[in-house]
This record gives sequence, C-alpha cells and structure tokens, in this order.
Amino acid sequence: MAISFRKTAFWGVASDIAACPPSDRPEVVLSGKSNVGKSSLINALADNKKLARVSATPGKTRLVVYFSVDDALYLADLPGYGYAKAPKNVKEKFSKLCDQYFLSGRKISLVLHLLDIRHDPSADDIRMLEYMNQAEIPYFLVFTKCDKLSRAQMNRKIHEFGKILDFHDDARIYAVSAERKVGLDDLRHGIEEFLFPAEET
Ligand SMILES: Nc1nc2c(ncn2[C@@H]2O[C@H](COP(=O)(O)OP(=O)(O)O)[C@@H](O)[C@H]2O)c(=O)[nH]1
Ligand SMILES: [Mg+2]
Repeated sequence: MAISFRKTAFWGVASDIAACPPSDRPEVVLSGKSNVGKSSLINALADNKKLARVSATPGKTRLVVYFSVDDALYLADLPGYGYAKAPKNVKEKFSKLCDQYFLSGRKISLVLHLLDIRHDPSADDIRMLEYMNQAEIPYFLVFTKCDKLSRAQMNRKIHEFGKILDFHDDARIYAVSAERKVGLDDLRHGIEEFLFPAEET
C-alpha cells in the first residue's frame, strides 16, 4: 500500500481521550522532548511547512494534535515532556495527559521516539523506552537535527546512544533532518512498510 504523505491534513486537537478520533486506522505517535523537532518532522514528512506549528518556545504544544495521512493513518503529536520552564502544575497536567493517552487502550500502532542527535538522552527518554519495551509498544528511534553534525560525528553519537539506551531488538533507527530534508523517504517507507507490510513480495 503506497501512502502519500503529501496528503496530510490537520484532523484536530484532543484535550482528553474522549476527544481523540475513533481508533479506525493505525495511529503513529510522535514522542520526545519538547523542542526535539516533532512539529518540524510532521511538516517535513508531509512536505508542507504550514501544517504543524513549529514553535521556537518550548512547551507550546499543549494537547494531542492529530493529523490524518492519506486517510490511511493518523499522526499524533503528543505534548513533549521535560518542559524545564513550565510551571509545576502545567508539567503535571502534561504528564497526566501522556499517561492517560498511553494507558487508554487506544491502538497505538507505532511510536516514533525522537532524540536530538546532539544531546544525551534524558531520564524521560530512558523512562519512555523502558515503558515501551515493557508494554511491547513498537517504536522507531528517530534522531533529529542531523544537519548539525558531520556524518562521522553522527555515527559516533548513534553508537554512544546504543550503549546508554536499551533499544528493543526490533526497533529501527533513523537519522533525519527536517531542515535539509534528509532521511525522510527512508522514514516514510519504514512507516508504510511497518503498518502495511506487502502481502507478497
Ligand atoms: N537545524 C535543525 N533544526 C531543527 C530541525 N528540526 C527542528 N528544528 C528546530 O528545532 C526547534 C524546535 O522544533 P519543533 O518542531 O517546534 O519541536 P517540537 O517542540 O518537538 O515540536 C525549532 O526552532 C526548529 O526550527 C532540523 O532538522 N534541523
Ligand atoms: Mg511541536
């Protein structure tokens, strides 16, 4: 099944689980720290700069934002965690929403867990991976902002991440740059192949 990521449209914002769309197609969730590049990646995958609001201010995306891709899957932009500057009550609200979302019983087909290639994983990143390993939620690790490093630096970083993080054996690793449009086709194909494996080859 060929998915056209260009046919991505804003579906809506959910402030709680009840407001999420019906679980009638696979849901691909973007998770990761605020400012890691989730909105930019959605725009880049869809090749539409205006789709997801790219915010320079950490912590601005406050709710789960849904996009419908080619009427075949949803992309869910989760509120990023680890808002260093957010007030405590706001932080608590975000993390509660995240927990609710993952525990809601919604069919989460795949998580794209984003990590900034330049930074070490946070305690939240490690916790998230542990959670997904334990809950058997499939995920891809997506290293963002790869334009910021040379290829050699990038490979070294990915190797270092491998020593710190307990990747699931099946987890695929992608390196992307939303800014330079690098690695996007690989990721699009990876998502497509994972959700809709070819029946026969
Ligand atoms: N250099 C570079 N900057 C990026 C890239 N992706 C995102 N950014 C920047 O990182 C900041 C946060 O991006 P955003 O998509 O809003 O992150 P979000 O909070 O995870 O949704 C913005 O200033 C983006 O321009 C990338 O591939 N390369
Ligand atoms: Mg965002």
